[in-house]
Order: sequence, then structure tokens, then C-alpha cells
Amino acid sequence: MTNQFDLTEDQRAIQEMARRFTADAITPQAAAWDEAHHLPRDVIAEAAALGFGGIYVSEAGGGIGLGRLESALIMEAMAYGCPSTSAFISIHNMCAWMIDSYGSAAVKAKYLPGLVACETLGSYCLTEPGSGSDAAALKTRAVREGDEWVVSGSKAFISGGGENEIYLVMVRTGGEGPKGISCLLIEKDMPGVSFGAQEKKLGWHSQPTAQVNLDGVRVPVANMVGAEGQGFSIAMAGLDGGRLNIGASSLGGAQRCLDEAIAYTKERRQFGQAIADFQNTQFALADMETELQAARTLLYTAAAKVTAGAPDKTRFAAMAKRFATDTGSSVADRALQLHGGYGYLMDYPIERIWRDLRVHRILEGTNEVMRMITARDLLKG
Ligand code: FAD
Ligand code: 2MC
Repeated sequence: MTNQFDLTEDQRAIQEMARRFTADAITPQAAAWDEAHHLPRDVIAEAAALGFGGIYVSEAGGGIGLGRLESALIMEAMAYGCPSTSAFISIHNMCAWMIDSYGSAAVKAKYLPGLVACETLGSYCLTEPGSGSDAAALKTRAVREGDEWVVSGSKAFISGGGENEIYLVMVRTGGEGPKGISCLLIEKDMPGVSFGAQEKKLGWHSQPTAQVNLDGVRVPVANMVGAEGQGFSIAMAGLDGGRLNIGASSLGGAQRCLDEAIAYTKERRQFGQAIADFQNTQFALADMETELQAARTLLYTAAAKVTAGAPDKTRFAAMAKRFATDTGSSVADRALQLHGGYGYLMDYPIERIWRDLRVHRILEGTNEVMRMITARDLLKG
């Protein structure tokens, strides 16, 4: 941010490009994707043509090498049309960044071009049936045999599961706890990889979610991303950025809800006047705008800190994710209320966004875990 509290010209240009792309390619189709449970791979490939498949992948790695604030602006803009799709693209970006930052030259050369172009899509696999918030307790085991790791275990709730081609899987190669975890790149078609049934969920219908089962999967040792035992740190570093993008997706979805509420309350008449003329409506709109601006300011600050590698970046990413996703849900809920019964119908986008934003308070670390990260940092020392 140049004038300290404003976006640069370049950042505004990126934001404008993402907004135009959203208006043309995402917004008109989002309701249909939601209803049909359709993953729009064609539109995701169009996003990649703008560089959105490798937003913070280095230029050497084929990406557009932007910072986390620019990424947040892009996610926020795309979420205005469809938070589920922006979040899906965010998870893909997190995987591509992890490979670019920690992968060997050979792994990068083999996998990054397809990922950046979104010809292949990436899934991030940390959660297991028995370990969600306590991620370092994961049990999926990898045992080394010659030039291969033999992997067995299950990953739960995997976004893109069954559809995506590339799985970045956190596995246990050593003892208990975070230091015994490594990160392996596993391909969908490797023998021993299978998928559970698609989960039926409240929202995020434009993307699949499934369990990933690994049964004696033989993974070349060359497919380890980062060093043995570094996997948990890599997974957490990825989430610093992912959490910003999830927060930004909440802001974009909530902004759409606010804009819809402003338009609707000016049109809708009850008791002989526009419902926007009631002071209750005006105060609700004022609070929604104020809270969104506060959340946006914190999120942009956190994004600038993650780009800069600031010592408090993880705490800021956690605070921003917590605040932006809680605020986003709350704004969407109030927008729904201002629409009355019509807000509950699929004729308006509010109920879809309300459903999509709800999960942002749970995934990429629950908002209770975000508070844990924040408090731990405050109390350390
Ligand atoms: P639990 O950890 O069992 O938590 C249950 C409740 O207990 C929560 O309210 C939690 O905050 C609370 N709790 C737990 N520990 C504490 C504590 N110490 N203090 C206070 N409260 C606590 N994971 C992936 O790895 N990759 C994905 O792509 C992915 N995609 C997902 C997509 C969807 C649609 C969903 C729903 C989940 C996805 N997840 C993914 C999993 C997600 O990250 C986990 O659901 C989340 O981290 C919480 O884990 P859990 O569901 O096991 O809940
Ligand atoms: N960046 C780099 N390294 C980090 C890090 C970060 N942000 N955070 C932690 N680490 C490292 C750190 O180096 C530490 O080692 P050391 O002791 O040497 O400093 C090591 O990781 C272990 O960290 P902790 O001691 O904090 O580990 P602990 O087990 O106590 O708790 C916690 C970690 C609770 C913060 C972590 O388990 C967590 O974030 N849980 C939530 C799980 C989650 O976010 N899941 C999301 C799944 S993905 C998803 O939902 C999608 C939709 C894609």
C-alpha cells in the first residue's frame, strides 16, 4: 500500500481485471453451478489465462509472482460472484505455491506448468477422520522402501477430492508430533489411490469434497516437497496465505450481499414507503458497511505482513481470517433478513452466499483455532 492506507495503481488494475472477469464469467453462472453441483473447470482455466492459477507462484516458476494483498484482491473480486469458486482457486494456489517454494527443481519442472495453467488441479490434504484441529496428530503413514515411500491412510474432507489430479499429502515419516510429518506429492492415478463418495454439504456446491484413501501407494522419493520432517511447517506456511484468501472470499461474498440489500431495500415498499426509509434498515446497512470496512482493513494489513514475512504474520493471518469470516457471515445473514422471505429463496443470490460463507468459519482452521494461534502469540515469551 503506497500512501499507507490506499492501494497502488497496479493493485487497482489487478482488482479491476478480476472484477471484470467475475462479472463476465462467474456471476452470471454461479447460481447454476450451485444448483447442479458443477465444478466449472472451463472458467477456472480462463482464470488461469489471467494468471490466477499461480498468483503468488514466482515468475521463474511460471506464475505471476504477486503478493498476498494482490491475491486477496483477486479472491475478494471473484467471491463477489461465487465464494465457493474463489475458495477452490485459492486452495489450488496454495498447493502451487508450496510446490514452487519447497519442491525440487525436478518436481517443479514436472508439475508446475500444468498447475499454473489449471490444466491439472491441486488438492491440499492435511485433515484426517481422527485429526482436524489437532492436525499434527495425523496418522497417515509413509514407510521408505528404496526409492519409494509406501503410503497408507485416509484424508478427510478433501476439496477437489476425486476430481483433481494432484494431491499434496501430509504424511507421517517419523515419530509423533509435527516434526515427524513430511509432504508428498501424490498423483490421482497412482495405484492405491481411491476416493470416498462425494460429501453432501450445506454450501460450496461448485466444488467437490471427498475422502482420499491411500492404500500402499508407492510414491517416488523425488516427490517429497521440502525436507523429511518439514511437512508440517510447509503445511502451516501454506495456510498463512490460504487463510487470507478464505477471509477475502468472505469479504467479497458479503460485499455482494450488502450491495444486493441496498438495491432491494430501496425498491421494496411496505407501510407505504421504501423499507430503506426505516431507520432500522439504515442502521443495519451502516453497521454492515462499517464492519466490512474494518475487516477489510485488517485483512489487507495481514496480507501485507505475509508478503513481507513479518514476524507476526501468522497471528495477523489468523486474526484476519477469524474476523473477516465471522463478519462476512454476519453481514450475509443481515442482508438475508433485510430481504425478508425473498432472501430465503434461490431467486436471489443471498441464500447461496450465506451457505457458502458459513464453512469459512470452520475450514483452513476453525475460528476457535484462530483464537488459539492469536492468544498463544500474545502470551508467549
Ligand atoms: P474438530 O477439530 O473435531 O473440531 C470440532 C469443534 O471443536 C470445533 O468447533 C473446534 O473449533 C473445536 N475445538 C477443537 N479443538 C479445540 C481447542 N483446542 N480449543 C477450543 N475448541 C476446539 N481439510 C483439508 O486438509 N483439506 C481440504 O481441502 C479441506 N477442505 C474442506 C472442505 C470442507 C467443505 C470442509 C467442511 C472441511 C474441509 N477440510 C479440509 C477440513 C477442515 O479443515 C476441518 O473440518 C477443520 O480444520 C476442523 O476439523 P474437524 O472438522 O475435525 O473439527
Ligand atoms: N509457518 C511455518 N511454520 C509453522 C507455522 C507457520 N504459520 N505454524 C507452526 N509452524 C511450525 C513451527 O515451526 C512449529 O515448530 P517449532 O516448535 O520448531 O516452532 C511446528 O510447526 C509446530 O507448531 P505448533 O507447536 O504450533 O503445533 P501444534 O500442534 O501445537 O498446533 C495448530 C498447531 C493448532 C495451530 C495447527 O494444528 C492448526 O493450524 N490446526 C488447524 C488445522 C487446519 O488449519 N486445518 C486446515 C486444513 S486445510 C482446509 O481446511 C482447506 C479447506 C484447504
